[in-house]
Amino acid sequence: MRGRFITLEGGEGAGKTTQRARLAAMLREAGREVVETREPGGEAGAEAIRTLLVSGEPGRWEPVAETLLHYAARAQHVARVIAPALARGAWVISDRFADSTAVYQGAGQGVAAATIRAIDAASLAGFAPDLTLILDIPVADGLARAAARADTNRYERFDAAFHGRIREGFLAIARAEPGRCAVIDATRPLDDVARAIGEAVGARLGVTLPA
Ligand code: T5A
Repeated sequence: MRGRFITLEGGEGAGKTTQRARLAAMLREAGREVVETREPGGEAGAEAIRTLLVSGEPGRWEPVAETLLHYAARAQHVARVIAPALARGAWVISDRFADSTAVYQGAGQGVAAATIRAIDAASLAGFAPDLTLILDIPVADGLARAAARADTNRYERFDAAFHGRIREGFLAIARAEPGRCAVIDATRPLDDVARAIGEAVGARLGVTLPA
């Protein structure tokens, strides 16, 4: 039986990486094989592209070139890691996926939604997550969490207006696709966020997870 594909989305420092590990642990305890991965990256070629994207100055790339780089990485990632894992029945949890391009390169950097949809269709032929968890946090709180880490990335250096558009962009996707997306209040303590995620996954994907 095909596995399930879950994505974690949200602005900088929302807690996606932390919660990916927590959710993976709950699913493993429930007996599922779990593959944890991330974007940009998750596969050798895609990780090489990631280096081009997350380092350097904010204005390094033309927005449409940046969009194509994210989709080049994603096409590798889906074909060589995600799809094979799902085919053997594993559950895949990705720290970011296509919604990040719609929001960062679309709402954030001004690439037309129709352009991104066309690139998505050409690259992924309709492949999409079963469930997307949008971790929502005020911009300043998320950036403060992210800044506490040693390795700040290129996107964290975009201005505050950009990050405001990112938060709103994710919430707009959640409103447009309520069947696929669940919004999680990421301002709460780690354990509370993990519990809310476990409840959303349990209710929407029909799996019983440890409390
Ligand atoms: N990007 C990506 C695009 O522009 N387009 C795309 O298509 C894609 C796929 C990737 C960048 O690429 C951009 C977006 C990104 O900027 P990244 O380094 O992977 O770069 O950046 P993020 O995905 O934003 O990862 P972060 O590490 O910044 O944030 P996370 O993963 O959301 O947060 P996490 O778990 O690392 O936590 C950050 C800190 O907060 C603490 C953690 O302990 C950690 O110290 N924390 C909490 N503290 C208190 N309460 C909680 N509930 C907490 N949860 C976490």
